[in-house]
Amino acid sequence: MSGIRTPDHDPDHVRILARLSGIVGPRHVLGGADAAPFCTDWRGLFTGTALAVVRPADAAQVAACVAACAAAGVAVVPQGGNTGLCGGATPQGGEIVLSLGRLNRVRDVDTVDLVMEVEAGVTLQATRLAADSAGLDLPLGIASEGSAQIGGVLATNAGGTATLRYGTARDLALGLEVVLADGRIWHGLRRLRKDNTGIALTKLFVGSEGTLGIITAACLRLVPAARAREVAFVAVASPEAALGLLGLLRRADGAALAAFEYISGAALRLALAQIEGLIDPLGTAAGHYVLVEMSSPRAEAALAPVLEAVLAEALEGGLVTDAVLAASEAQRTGLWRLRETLTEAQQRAGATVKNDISVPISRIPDFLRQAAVVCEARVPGLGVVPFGHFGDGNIHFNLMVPDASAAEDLMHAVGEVARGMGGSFSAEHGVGQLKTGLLAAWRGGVEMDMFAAIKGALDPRGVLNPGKILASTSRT
Ligand code: 2HG
Ligand code: ZN
Repeated sequence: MSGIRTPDHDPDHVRILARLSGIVGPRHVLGGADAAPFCTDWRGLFTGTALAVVRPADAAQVAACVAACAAAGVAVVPQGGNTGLCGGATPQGGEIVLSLGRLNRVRDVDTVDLVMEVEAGVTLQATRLAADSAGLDLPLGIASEGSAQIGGVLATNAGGTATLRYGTARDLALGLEVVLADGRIWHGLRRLRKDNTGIALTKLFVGSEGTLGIITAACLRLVPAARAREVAFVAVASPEAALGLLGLLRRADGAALAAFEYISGAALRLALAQIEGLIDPLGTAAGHYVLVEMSSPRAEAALAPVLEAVLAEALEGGLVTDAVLAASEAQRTGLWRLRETLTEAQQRAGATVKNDISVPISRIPDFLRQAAVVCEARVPGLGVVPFGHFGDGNIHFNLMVPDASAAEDLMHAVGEVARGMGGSFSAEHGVGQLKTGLLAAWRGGVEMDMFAAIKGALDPRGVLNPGKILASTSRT
């Protein structure tokens, strides 16, 4: 079953839709074909049914919608840009999808406190542009920033390319405004760097994927915008060599290291074949690449000589086999495009299995090798196309497969390799509905009990995003 369920013959559903239309205005309760795009995830892995999509305009309307749904015993699936990769924002059947897109105001950018206050439906790109126009940056880089919205970025604790320097979304969130399952609003929009007043609720809601509350606004930590940037695209001899290069960069100027992204040769070749206008910046094909960015808020910072010296040393030492340094903003953008189009390229190329793994950085080379062996043994001839955030230990160990039949087995097998190294099966994409089985298998009873206790305390009737993170959420 897919798409929108017509509520015509069900009096309860007619009542709840009439109620919601009263709260947000009939134009903002979508059904039928208008609502269908909200019911499938970006990857096309999950399609659910929803009674309707409701588009409130502010936190009070979100709260009234949640209260009305709670009273009617209807569950609510919060949704931002719908760019998640684990089906966390897709309905499973009979819920209301609550789209946050109309909460789209940047409320404030404070250049003294280095904080911005922004509503959940503002895209990450618009948020960053607002910070940039004040000479500041929200240091969170993900390829989907043009569509991903702040509420979803926080709900999934997005990571991305700047994590090695600034941490994940959780590290940037200072305060939140959250609608709770009973329709009350928690006004927690604090702007403090230090606030030891009890349990850190902001940190709890970030990453809870809309299962504990619906984030409607946030106060986010900003940093001075980069005024000097250097980007290099580097062919390395091996993953061990990438590790060696990372060490040299840290020693040379670790504070300026802004990104250290890994791209396997197979992933790059696939992107070059799939994405029009991509250009291989190096002459000969290699097995492993890294994209390095160094940046500084000081316009006069001489980063190029540092990067050139490190690359020269690495070339001499056999770590690096070829490298190119961008000489203009256009070239920098071109090099980043090689990295940022990888997901789109893999999506276009066919069936994929995504493994969003993190391991201690030192174990990445071992992980890449062992995971490839395990996967090839299971599905001979499959495509191993990993890439990711080498600098923070997060590898997207993605696989091109003939069909999705072995997906679960492969995800478990790759997860086990990571587990053996003290790693995680979900570094930054969350659990959603794709990985509830993995979560249950990985986490011991104590941890699952704590999750369930927190869920039960904040959402005892299972109104918020049922079936996400925890597969079985009891509904009353
Ligand atoms: C990225 O790093 C995203 O580009 C997507 O996290 C990763 O496609 C993926 O698996
Ligand atoms: Zn990523």
